[in-house]
Amino acid sequence: MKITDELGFVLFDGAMGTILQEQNLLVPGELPELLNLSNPDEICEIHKRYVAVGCDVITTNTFGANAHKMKHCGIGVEEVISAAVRNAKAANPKYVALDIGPTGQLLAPMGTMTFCEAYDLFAQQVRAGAAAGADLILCETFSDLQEIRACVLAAKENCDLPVIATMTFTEDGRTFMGTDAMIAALTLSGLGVDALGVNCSLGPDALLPVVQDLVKYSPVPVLVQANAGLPCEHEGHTHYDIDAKAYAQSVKTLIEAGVRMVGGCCGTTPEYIREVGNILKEQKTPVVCTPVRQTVLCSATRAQVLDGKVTVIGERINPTGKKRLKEALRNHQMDYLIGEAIDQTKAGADVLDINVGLPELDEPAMMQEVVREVGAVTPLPLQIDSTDPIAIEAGVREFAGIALINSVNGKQETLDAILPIAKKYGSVVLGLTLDETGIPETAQERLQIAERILKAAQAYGIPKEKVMIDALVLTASAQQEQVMTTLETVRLVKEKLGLKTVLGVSNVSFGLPNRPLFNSMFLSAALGAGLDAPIMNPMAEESMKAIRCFRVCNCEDSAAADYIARYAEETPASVQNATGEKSLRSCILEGRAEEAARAVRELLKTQEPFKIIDENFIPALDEVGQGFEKGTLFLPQLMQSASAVKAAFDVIKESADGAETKSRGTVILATVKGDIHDIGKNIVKMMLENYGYTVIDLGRDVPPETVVTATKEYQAPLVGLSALMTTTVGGMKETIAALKEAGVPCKVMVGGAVLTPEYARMVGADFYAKDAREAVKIANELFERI
Ligand code: B1M
Repeated sequence: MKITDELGFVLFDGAMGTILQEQNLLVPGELPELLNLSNPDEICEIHKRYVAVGCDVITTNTFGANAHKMKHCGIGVEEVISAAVRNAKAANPKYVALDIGPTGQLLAPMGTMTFCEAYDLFAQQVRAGAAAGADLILCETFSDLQEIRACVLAAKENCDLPVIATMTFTEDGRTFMGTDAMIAALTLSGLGVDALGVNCSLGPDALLPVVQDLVKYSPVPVLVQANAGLPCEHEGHTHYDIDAKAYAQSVKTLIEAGVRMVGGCCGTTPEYIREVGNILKEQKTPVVCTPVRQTVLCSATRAQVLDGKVTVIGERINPTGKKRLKEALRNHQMDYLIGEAIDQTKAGADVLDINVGLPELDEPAMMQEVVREVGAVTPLPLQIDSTDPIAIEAGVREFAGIALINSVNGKQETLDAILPIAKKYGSVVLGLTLDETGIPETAQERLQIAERILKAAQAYGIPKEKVMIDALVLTASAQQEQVMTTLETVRLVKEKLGLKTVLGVSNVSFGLPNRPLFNSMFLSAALGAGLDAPIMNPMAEESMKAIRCFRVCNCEDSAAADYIARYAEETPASVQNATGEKSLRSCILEGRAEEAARAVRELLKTQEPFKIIDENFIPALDEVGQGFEKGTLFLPQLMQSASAVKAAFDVIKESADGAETKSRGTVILATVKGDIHDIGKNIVKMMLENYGYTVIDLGRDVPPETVVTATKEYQAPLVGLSALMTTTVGGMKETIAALKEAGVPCKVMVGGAVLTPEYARMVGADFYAKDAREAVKIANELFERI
């Protein structure tokens, strides 16, 4: 029997690492997965303890068994995975789940690993697990929606086993990368997983709101493997603050909320699972839940629900009739496309159309790249627009979320080429009301095509809410009588089929003067007829005014708050300066790297580098940091801003190179262990170098021993340590203690946003520098004395 055939509750096991730690089997620096080979009996014994308390599913000890993490251990992934499956099977459970965790790397463009590389790592694990006889694949503890997509796709494309996918959420209801439970449920179920859910992060009580949303939106069973509360240290050991009985009682609430599969994560043991099993026996049958069905497009961080809301699809990234965009595509000027994406986002688009079809381009490759780059600078969902099924698949595969595919039409050939792609990736599909005979002249005939498209989609297993219809706008100048036919088709499609409608609005005014006026009037009429999603230029102010007015009438803009805020004083929202260039600060805020570099080059003509840093870099990063703290910006945007600062800073560095020749002394600089923030440290470095010091930059996330070794080697009288997080101030203390213990004759200067003079004293530093200028002052005074 397959796990997918189970109708009742399914009991998963609890933690493996917690027990390995208790039994002192974990060797620091060594992968726990290798214990499958070195200590198979102990691993099997742990599995048996879980089977003994009634677990249906035993999870293999393979969380990090991927070729990236194992590259230095000299043992193959297949060998470890087959031993792990063997150990699990030897415990004789009903099902063995092959456990797959994240790669441990950030995916491009934020990190260096590509989606394909992550996919290949997961695919190797999946094939090894399936060959060894696993019964299902469990992708777990993912924070990055794109990475779990790579894992799920690898599982679905490389074996026939059921696939379960769980993500890990923080207390604000989102993953570290900003994905919420609704987005996770819709995206993962769209990819066809057999169950989905949440694991790790928090205790079962704290997970309740996340679980409620998962159940609300998931059409497949929900799995919860919570931690035994929060970890606390006691006499050198880590404990969790919820005991087995309390854990099971909290799980009961989750079951009442509709959870069908339960187990445990960090801190849970067979004792916990036994108690959970008892609760399941008491409850007998799972609660029957009916998921909400609505049309939703989403990126990893933002969902656009179309029900009851007008959705603006920005049309600017489409080369048709746009000379400048064609040129940018031909010359591979990604910054131009990124600029278009950011401008449309700021102007109020809800979804962005991506069309990169030019005959001289490799469209699938370009589509993939543009989707990746645009996805990194805007949180908006994308519409993948092409006539080439290969380019469409390249786009939806790359996009982390639920994309809108533009388009299919009534031709059977198109339906058969595109609908399987929409089904596989869980995309929403847009159907044009035309077929082999062209565009019908009557609304009734267009409705019939829409109906055919809906039936075909449903035959491929695509639910009705994932089909939208484009009623097709013709030009008023050439086919005047067709304008009302389009509006009538919108009305009929909504009334008779209950589907969401789309129109490429600006076609209507082609060949007429004052197109903005005509477009906005037609748009208002179409919205009145029931149009849900106009494809339009969100920078066209007159049309956006019509949208905002309609949102008030449609009760979307509650108490007209947005309308009033925008139009009460009609102040221009422009961030451009007199020359039309973006200000450096807005480039950093928006994460425009190339433009930030250009803006710095311009500013350097009239301003000192440090004035540029103080007045632009730091305030912009502070603003980004505040947004991050408030939850209005997420890690990808933080990283995008950081890379814009890097590009701008590189320009400043170039301009400062070669300022001094003779060294005034050597300073060691490092951002301490556990901390990867290095922008501030790099500024301090540049400033010290400008003042004639030789700086040995040890980089970021630097362990204490590296600092000690380098300070001895260079006999540096001054060590500078930087830390940006409250959690890494401890690393600073450790480093200073290590220097003292090693008897290195040096002074230590510390800095970084989180530090204060009190903290500096507490960690044992000799000097505290609040900024880079003070760091130089301290160095000058010290080196003058020695
Ligand atoms: Co993150 N981050 N970040 N981040 N990040 C902060 C620090 C945070 C305060 C944001 C927030 O929540 N408001 C918060 C820390 C909260 C806390 O303290 N507990 C935070 C977090 C939580 C995180 C992550 C955990 C996010 C996550 O993954 N969920 C993660 C941490 C990963 C890790 O380190 N293990 C993370 C990651 C990142 C990015 C990679 C995206 C990026 C860093 C890129 C990079 O540095 N290469 C980033 C950024 C950019 C920030 C903010 C927005 C900006 C930091 C910065 O560069 N400031 C930051 C919020 C903020 O500080 N406003 C934030 C500008 C810089 C010039 O200032 O470094 O203070 P600063 O340097 C000044 C002075 O302090 C001094 O001189 C400099 C120039 O005047 N100075 C020294 C600095 N070092 C000195 C050394 C000296 C002397 C003076 O002597 C040796």
